[in-house]
Amino acid sequence: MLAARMHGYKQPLVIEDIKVPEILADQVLVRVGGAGMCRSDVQLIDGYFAEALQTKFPITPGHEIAGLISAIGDRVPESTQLAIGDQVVVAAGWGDSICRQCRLGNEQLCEHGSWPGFGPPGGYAEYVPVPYRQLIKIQHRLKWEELAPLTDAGVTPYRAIKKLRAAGVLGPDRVMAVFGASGLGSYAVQYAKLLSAGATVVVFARNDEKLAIAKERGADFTINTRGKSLADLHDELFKLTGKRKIDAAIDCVGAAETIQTGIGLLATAGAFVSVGLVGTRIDIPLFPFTAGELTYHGSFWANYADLQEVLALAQQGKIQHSIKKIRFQDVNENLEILRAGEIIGRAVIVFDVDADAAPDTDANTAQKPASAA
Ligand code: FEH
Ligand code: ZN
Repeated sequence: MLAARMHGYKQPLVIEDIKVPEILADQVLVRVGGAGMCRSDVQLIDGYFAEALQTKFPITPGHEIAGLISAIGDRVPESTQLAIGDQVVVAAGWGDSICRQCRLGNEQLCEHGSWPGFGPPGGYAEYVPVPYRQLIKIQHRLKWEELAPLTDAGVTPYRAIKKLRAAGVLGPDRVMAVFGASGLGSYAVQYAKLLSAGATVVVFARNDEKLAIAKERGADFTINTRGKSLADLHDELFKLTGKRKIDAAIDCVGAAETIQTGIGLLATAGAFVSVGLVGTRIDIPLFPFTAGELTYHGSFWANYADLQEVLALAQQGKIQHSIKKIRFQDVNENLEILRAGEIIGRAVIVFDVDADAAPDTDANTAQKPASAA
């Protein structure tokens, strides 16, 4: 099979012909239909996670994975009802299943866990082995480019906005801000509308083309922040909403400026949630934070249940996508465009796999592990 792999940091991926992976008894072999390209993939390639992950080369990136089941290990329980030909997505936090966070359902937070594409082989390949517990079957089939990004870009802001909702800062007469209008941001604006019970949603970004998409996705107002001071942004917000401050913010960028701007715009007792990871540090003025009783939340990726909720919304046609379809052989070129922040929406590698392909064998029949090609 073809795979695009890292053999070192800060180098282009090498597209190579390698053996189809053999699966373990509790694994399923997924023929990859779509693999989303995330900014974290660029960071992985640049060595941002080198110390934390200590991963050995070669590494096959790609943690937004959707595909068809092509083989099922001998010890995959029949009760999973997984069958050859099923359309599935891969839930990405693979925990040890025994720690507190795993038992609470937050496997993506497991200290002993792993993430596909950051150690275990990811979706920048034609096939990927996946523990059966991490698959979610899609009942109403979706296009690859609309399905794969839901496993990260399309679910990470969903979990984060649920935290703002739980913090009690959303609702009528509230202003909710979304920072960033690209991969995560174009989904975030939709969840902001869906989950904020009537709050006014304002999207802040530096690119007019991305802001126009945010408007199409439901933003009540958009503000281009380029070259503007905090005072300018308070003024512009007032002109648009009648309020100088925001009650809630999700930061899909994670740059020093978006954090400082977002916190700087927060009203008393407002809440801010970070999902973007462009920068490395949080630096905010302490007195206004404490005296204003502001709240800062981190929110990492999403758990299985969050993903099930988002998949249900998508299968009901309630989520719109902003996608750039990529051919597998163009992966390196598009990683560079991603690095420059110039992808509009989410880039998704789409393989030549028919999403509607009928199962080629009896449903629920366990298959022997795929033999090496
Ligand atoms: C994955 C692994 C490590 C850091 C960040 C990520 C994100 O892409 C998940 O939202
Ligand atoms: Zn990601």
